[in-house]
Amino acid sequence: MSEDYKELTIETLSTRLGDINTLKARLGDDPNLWTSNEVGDGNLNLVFIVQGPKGKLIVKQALPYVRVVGESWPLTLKRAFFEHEALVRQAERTNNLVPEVYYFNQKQAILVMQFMQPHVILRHSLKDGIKHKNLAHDMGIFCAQTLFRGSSYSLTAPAFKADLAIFSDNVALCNITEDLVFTDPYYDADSNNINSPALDAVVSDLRKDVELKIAVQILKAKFFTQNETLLHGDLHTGSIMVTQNETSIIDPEFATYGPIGFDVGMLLANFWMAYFAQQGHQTTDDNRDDYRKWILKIVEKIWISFTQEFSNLWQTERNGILFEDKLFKDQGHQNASDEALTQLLTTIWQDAIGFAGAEMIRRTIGLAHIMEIDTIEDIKARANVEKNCIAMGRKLITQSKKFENIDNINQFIVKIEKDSKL
Ligand code: SR1
Ligand code: MG
Repeated sequence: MSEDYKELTIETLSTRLGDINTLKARLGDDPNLWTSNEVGDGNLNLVFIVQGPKGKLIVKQALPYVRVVGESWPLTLKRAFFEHEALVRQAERTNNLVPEVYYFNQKQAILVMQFMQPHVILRHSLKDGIKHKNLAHDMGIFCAQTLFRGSSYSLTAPAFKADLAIFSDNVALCNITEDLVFTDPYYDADSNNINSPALDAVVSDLRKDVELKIAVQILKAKFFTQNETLLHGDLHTGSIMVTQNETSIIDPEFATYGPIGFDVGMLLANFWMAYFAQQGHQTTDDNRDDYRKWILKIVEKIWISFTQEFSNLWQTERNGILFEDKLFKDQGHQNASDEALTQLLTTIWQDAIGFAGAEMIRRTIGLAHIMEIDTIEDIKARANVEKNCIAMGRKLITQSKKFENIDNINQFIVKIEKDSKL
């Protein structure tokens, strides 16, 4: 495939990819027997499930524009390169928590990878009230291992800077985050998608809140300037696939260097929004009370799993340029490096709370919403859920320091939910 970039179609896929040996080995030698379905339901790319006599795999191709908007919003094909680079690193840094990559073609922006079966997108489970066993443990481990091992706590200066140079070029996708997460919801940007008129008063009030706007710009500055580690960059519950026992994290095309708390906060926010969304999906036979408790437990366990693994890596793999043993352990100052870890975890928690608030607001009034809320049919219930997300988001952003631990958050979210019961 040395020709110029061309979009794949279900008709052309087997002819265009039929010569690639790694694909033949997994699907079967005769491409005439391969069939494909386009299943992409994300905002940006084409995604095909390809089946042959020997098996199935995923072919993902970046489009030269934003899929949900169309050709009026061009977007670089290089995002496929960043996704590939990030997947390779995540595979090295975690044990089996990302799909295996079989083939990559940068010119065609094509990534061929493992078909996760019988996995489903976690967001669908969160809408339908389905529980998953190892989810919290796996997500805590994924965050700790990728975020620690991609940081300067773990990497030497040359390795860190080489990686930073690669991912610093992911300008276009970072710019989407800078605009959609930290800017557009706070003024009358064309990209916004507001449930009007139900939310008009709430949005108008939010935009008058200058304390909030300052706090969001401080978060944006952290995202923009703090090159602490390699982030997944878009770690929401649509980027997680699950079975009853297994977890797989996908879609790291927004990968960039940024603050550790960014990925953690995005992830937790998506569970908190799913918590509120239950109000719109419960029925008289299925009141979702137990499921709401399960969601809060998941968040608690993610944080525990994250901090335990992060602490373990801090003790055993701190081989980078920061907090070197020659300054601490070798001087008999082990307690001081333990104290540094405690301070770092506190910063990560507080940053995560702020970023979570920004995610909750932008997923409610910005361009890209979440399916669990948009599918609520009762208009009043949906507006109620959206108002809860905005109320919580505002508090998390402006008062992040007041939420010292998970218990504080849980009490707060339960109260918002209770007070807002229709
Ligand atoms: C134009 S892209 C909109 C959103 O979809 C992606 O998944 C990211 O979350 C981005 O902000
Ligand atoms: Mg995505």
